[in-house]
Amino acid sequence: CIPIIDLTGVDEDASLHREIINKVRDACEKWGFFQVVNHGIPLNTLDDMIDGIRRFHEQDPEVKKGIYTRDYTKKVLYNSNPDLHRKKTAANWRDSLTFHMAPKQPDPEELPAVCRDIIFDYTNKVTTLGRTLFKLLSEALGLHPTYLEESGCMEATFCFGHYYPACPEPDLALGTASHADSSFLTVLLQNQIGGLQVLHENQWIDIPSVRGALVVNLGDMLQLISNGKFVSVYHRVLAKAIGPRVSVAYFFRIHLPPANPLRVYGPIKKLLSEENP
Ligand code: AKG
Repeated sequence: CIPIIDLTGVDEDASLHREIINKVRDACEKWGFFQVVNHGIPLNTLDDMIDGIRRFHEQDPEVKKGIYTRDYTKKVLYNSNPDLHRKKTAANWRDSLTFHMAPKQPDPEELPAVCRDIIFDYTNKVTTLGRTLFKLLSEALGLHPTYLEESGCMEATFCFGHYYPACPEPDLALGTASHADSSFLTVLLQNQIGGLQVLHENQWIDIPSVRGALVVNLGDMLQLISNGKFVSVYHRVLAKAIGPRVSVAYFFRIHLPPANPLRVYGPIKKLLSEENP
């Protein structure tokens, strides 16, 4: 099972803090995934976010049509199967509400009224948690605690609010096809339905839904800048006969073009060595 890391005492108690860094390092090297509990985001905020995303998707299609597009330069959009359209790879048994939160948050009226308030509340709290996580990751790499944040890892973010309806033929479909994230870091909230799996030592391992926990995974960019010390791994979501499964994936990622100035990333110099060039 992927590690569950208790963040109690982080930044407060030196010995707990050290222990947490060791667990984070271990999880990032072996799994690329871990769950966090006691992360500072109240349970009612998590429940309200799941509920807000569910309410958005369960609205009259006529209301949702207003923001239906495949144009990802839009700050707020709704669609399904972007992979099928863009990469012609796979159909996913899900619909997604997508919103870009940084570098500039959308104006409130751009977000769907049914979940607007909770989106601002939840994403502000995940940003605070993200700051803690990037500090821990920096320290786990032997870098100054603010190194990753100062490298721009938190400058651009976007969020998916996924909705996986009950699937009549779950053996013939996947909820989300196998992929690795292109982000630096992803923080994922899921409801109790389950179905998320990670590829570990060539086997698909279930990531159970733990009430109050958030799943954290590393993306390709962190694997790149950590010079391969940390891993970005494949994961997928099974389609289920029961539903709806609701999840919220918050990505800390590079700026999308045309960002100005464009940042260029490569392995962090301090992590290069004779043995690991
Ligand atoms: C993604 O949005 O990239 C995911 O992997 C979604 C995972 C999930 O819904 O649990």
